[in-house]
Amino acid sequence: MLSLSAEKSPATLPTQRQWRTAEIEALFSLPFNDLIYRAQEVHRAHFDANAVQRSTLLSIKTGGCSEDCGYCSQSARHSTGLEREALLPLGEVIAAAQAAKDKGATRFCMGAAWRGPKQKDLEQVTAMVSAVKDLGLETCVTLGMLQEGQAEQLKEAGLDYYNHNLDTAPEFYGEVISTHTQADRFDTLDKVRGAGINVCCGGIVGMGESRRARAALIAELAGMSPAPESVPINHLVTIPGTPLEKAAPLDPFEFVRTIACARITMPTSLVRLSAGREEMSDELQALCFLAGANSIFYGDKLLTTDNPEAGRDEALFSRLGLTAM
Ligand code: SAM
Ligand code: DTB
Ligand code: SF4
Repeated sequence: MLSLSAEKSPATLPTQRQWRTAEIEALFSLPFNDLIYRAQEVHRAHFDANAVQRSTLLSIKTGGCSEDCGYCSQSARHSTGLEREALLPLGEVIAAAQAAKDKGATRFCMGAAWRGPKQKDLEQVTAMVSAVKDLGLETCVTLGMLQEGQAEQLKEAGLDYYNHNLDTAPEFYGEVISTHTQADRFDTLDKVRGAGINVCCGGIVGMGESRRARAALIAELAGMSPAPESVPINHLVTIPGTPLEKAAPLDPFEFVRTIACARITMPTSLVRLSAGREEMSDELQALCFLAGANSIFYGDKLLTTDNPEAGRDEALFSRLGLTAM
């Protein structure tokens, strides 16, 4: 007989579906139309299928980074010609955030080319977070690895999201980055989650990784408990002077498949069509939205590279009947 407390039993609470890499590889292998249909079913069960969230990025500290990430324009170890800059003054950050809000962004994401912030840097960043929050924007920062207590200071300042990507599958990580490990990334992600900050975590594709590696990255992201609230899927932007400058471009349909797999395995996360849009046609971006992407970086610059002008995105939204989330 059922006990009266059966309703409260943990077995009746929704549990997060766990995905094995092989299962995600099987999704990748579906006929394209079947994969997109599955992604649409999941997308429509959880979101308005025509609404897209917009975040604007600002590089608050550019270049001169100690890390050796093989894709990055900002590593001091690659000769990309990028000048190292100081942390931006507060006033410049506030002006950029206000301009982003005026153009329709709802979240402002500040990025710094650091292995991690020093305490005196963090104090300046917390002032930026509070000021941006006061403008009525959601706040996000990406500052590298955090030390004990730093996530709490960011939370206290009003931080809504921390971006820290897994970037690629564990088996490919060492091919791209040698100065820190994926375990270090998880350590910071745990600190962010522990402080009650939303997690923004995704990766990059088009770095010469296999389909299995793409599936393994998605499995890792979907396996985080809970899954990241926000999942940026970046297409590598090739940067002259970096080890990955000559990476062969990914088949565009494979990029769309990656978005669809992220949507299916992380049903309630915002999946962000991130770096690489400047090089994509409107038609390819439309396929990404059809595959379940429902967020973009908005504004003519990512961190150091170009992003489509706001006007091009406005026109695309209008042609596709997309609305701002
Ligand atoms: N230094 C911090 C870190 O590594 O977390 C924050 C800034 S870092 C530039 C943020 C993310 O941008 C990286 O994790 C990576 O996913 C993405 N990224 C950097 N360069 C890229 C490129 N050339 N193409 C695509 N994504 C890139
Ligand atoms: C993310 O996943 N992509 C953004 C943001 N998080 C910080 C950064 C993309 C950087 C693209 C290369 C550049 O502009 O330097
Ligand atoms: Fe530094 Fe981040 Fe670029 Fe790596 S991705 S080199 S940590 S700025």
